[in-house]
Amino acid sequence: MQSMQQVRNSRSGPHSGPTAFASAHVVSTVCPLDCPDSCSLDVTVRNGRIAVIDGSHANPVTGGYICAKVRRFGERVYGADRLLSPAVRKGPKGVGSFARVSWDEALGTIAARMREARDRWGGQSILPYSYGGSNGLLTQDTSDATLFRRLGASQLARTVCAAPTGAANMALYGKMPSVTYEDYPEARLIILWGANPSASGIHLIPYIREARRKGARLIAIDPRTTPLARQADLHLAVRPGTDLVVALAVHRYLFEEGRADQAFLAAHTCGANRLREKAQPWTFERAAAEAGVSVDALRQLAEWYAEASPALIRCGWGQERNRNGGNASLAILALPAVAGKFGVRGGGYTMRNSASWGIPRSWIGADEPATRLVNMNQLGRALLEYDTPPVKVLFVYNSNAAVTTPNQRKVLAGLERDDLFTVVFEQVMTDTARYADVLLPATTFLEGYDLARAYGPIALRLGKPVVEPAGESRSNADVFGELTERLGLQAACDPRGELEEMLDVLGRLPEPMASELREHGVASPPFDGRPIQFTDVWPLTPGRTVNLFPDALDADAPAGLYGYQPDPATPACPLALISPASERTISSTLAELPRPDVRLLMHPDDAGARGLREGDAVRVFNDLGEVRCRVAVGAWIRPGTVSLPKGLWRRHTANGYTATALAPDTLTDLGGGACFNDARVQVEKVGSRQ
Ligand SMILES: Nc1nc2c(c(=O)[nH]1)N[C@H]1C(S)=C(S)[C@@H](COP(=O)(O)OP(=O)(O)OC[C@H]3O[C@@H](n4cnc5c(=O)[nH]c(N)nc54)[C@H](O)[C@@H]3O)O[C@H]1N2
Ligand SMILES: Nc1nc2c(c(=O)[nH]1)N[C@H]1C(S)=C(S)[C@@H](COP(=O)(O)OP(=O)(O)OC[C@H]3O[C@@H](n4cnc5c(=O)[nH]c(N)nc54)[C@H](O)[C@@H]3O)O[C@H]1N2
Ligand code: SF4
Ligand SMILES: [Mo]
Repeated sequence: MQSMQQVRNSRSGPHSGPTAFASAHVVSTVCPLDCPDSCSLDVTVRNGRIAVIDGSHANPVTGGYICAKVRRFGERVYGADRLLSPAVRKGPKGVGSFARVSWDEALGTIAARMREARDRWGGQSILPYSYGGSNGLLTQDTSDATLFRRLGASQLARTVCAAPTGAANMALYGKMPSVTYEDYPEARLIILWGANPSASGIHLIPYIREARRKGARLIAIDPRTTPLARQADLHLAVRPGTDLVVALAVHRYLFEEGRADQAFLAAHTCGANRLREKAQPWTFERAAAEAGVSVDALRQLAEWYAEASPALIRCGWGQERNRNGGNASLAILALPAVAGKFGVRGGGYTMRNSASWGIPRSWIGADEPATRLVNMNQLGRALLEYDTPPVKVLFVYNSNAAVTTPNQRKVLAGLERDDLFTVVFEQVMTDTARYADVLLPATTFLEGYDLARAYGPIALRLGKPVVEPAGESRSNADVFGELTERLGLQAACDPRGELEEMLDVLGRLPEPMASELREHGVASPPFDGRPIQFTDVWPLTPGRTVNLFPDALDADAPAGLYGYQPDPATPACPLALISPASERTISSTLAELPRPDVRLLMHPDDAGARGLREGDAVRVFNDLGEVRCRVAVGAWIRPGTVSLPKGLWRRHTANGYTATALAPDTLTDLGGGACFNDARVQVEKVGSRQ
């Protein structure tokens, strides 16, 4: 790994630029994309261009191999969809017709429009819209936050993902570090609950395989027969949105059958009796009927969990994306406390692990004015309905909102507003970019710096430029920094440009993390990277206590804490539509790469009832919208549930709408999260297979 000085020289020294790379060389970096694993990468550069992207062994957990989609990242960097210069809109919004302009003109226009909106309507008429983007610590919540805060812009509640699980994990454990991948082989029982690592975190698989080789049991709780569900000892193909009652039935069993760990509960928790009361009505019979699984399977889950030690729950995100998602995650994460599964290697739970580093990102919230908070899941409402003040300037970056935000028709209607000035800062011509008034080209993670913090394993690495930025693309730090300056909002101490921004972020990290990253590009993990919960790490809550009934959340939840809201299906829309992660994209990133046609997955019983056969053209619809595509018929999804991939672009369906067109913009019970999997739909045949 190069030192910081070498890193700096490789980018800005006299020999940088394509001519310096006449022969091939390999650059070590890291994949920061929104995937739990953060693979270390070796990128071969030939003649200044990316030639091969492969895994390296620098991060032992990711073991030298990477997913197929990031191997192809060069096709994004040099592909036909890449944005290479700033541009202004020429045709109607959404069409994607633009004329090239200079950076000076583009940023001048944006600054003028922001100033105008702030003077006439107030700063809150400006809405920044972003999520993870490249997902590093540098490309979000740094210079962007500074600019929008000083403008007095509306704030965005970044809730499209992980808000319910985050709220639950925070309330119970203060986001205590999780069991890491390396400790999975120690477990005797692994429960994959709403998680599909075969697509969404592939480096967990070998550790699960190793555990199984050593005799561990595997349980999957998922409406689909995912690759690991197929191999599992027990698969509960629950109806989407019913995990809360499944978990409560297990709690009831633990309490009623004397399997709760009373010593642990007395020493480390409060609120157990109130949880017990909430679990009381959920007998196996009642919960099994609600979840659409057999009583025997549910009892087996409870018995195996009670018996096994070490027992480990890998809590995913599939169960959070519905009206009961917050309470479901709360009840699931409370299980190891009630059953006494902590204190042994390989026992406890895994949720998001990025908080393990204890990085205080205090600068993000500093001098924050109390401006309007807009929940990102309700972007369409914000654009069409908010009027105190209305949103007049929308600045989208690190996000492809047109396809990833619920209630797509409403979002698109908002983006079509003539009196809305939209900036989209993007790497490629996404569906959102097509709606821009001014389009700005962004660098990719192979063309700039970032800090990648894994959220599965415990890993933190410096990402550095592998090649020069394509065309005129610029980094977030450069662009937000320059806009801040143009608006006269800069402070003397502000970092200027990407490199200074990175040094500034490094300078705010605790030692020895900061020096290690500066010197070696990698920080050594705390707790040897393998914490035992309640031995090496403890809840970051007052008195290290696990509050099993966090009253503070009770008021927010429509049915109270651990309160269940029934399935929203109606006779007109009887099928639950889910849209889980696919191996082809990271959210909608890389969806521009060629793929086979997209199909709605449906159980043979549901297909038969509608006269559908493999490959038939269908319309999937509800009151919010319609998606037209072909159907795939297979028993690897439970009856009554259908599935479309997450992260499709509009070009992937016959009518230009994706699963988000059918997803309501209502919020989860806790955390204000997205309800993608609360979509209820009907499916009809529109044509036979060709
Ligand atoms: N290849 C790839 N990797 C990714 C991503 C990607 O898009 N592609 N996305 C990244 C991001 S942003 C995230 S948040 C994570 C998500 O990673 P995961 O937690 O794996 O999330 P999902 O794919 O949304 O859902 C996981 C599983 O939950 C199931 N499921 C759906 N509804 C329910 C339910 O109500 N209850 C239960 N028990 N299961 C349900 C789905 O069928 C799916 O198999 O993955 C990250 N990694
Ligand atoms: N139907 C359905 N939709 C879903 C979900 C679901 O379960 N079902 N899950 C949701 C989840 S889990 C998530 S996390 C969200 C994610 O939704 P988004 O945040 O919209 O994520 P992406 O689709 O990956 O889009 C990120 C964009 O940022 C751009 N980008 C990357 N790096 C940079 C950078 O450095 N600068 C700039 N300016 N741009 C950059 C990329 O080119 C990409 O187009 O999607 C959600 N959407
Ligand atoms: S997306 Fe995930 S699996 Fe693929 S290279 Fe990046 S970190 Fe590794
Ligand atoms: Mo996500």
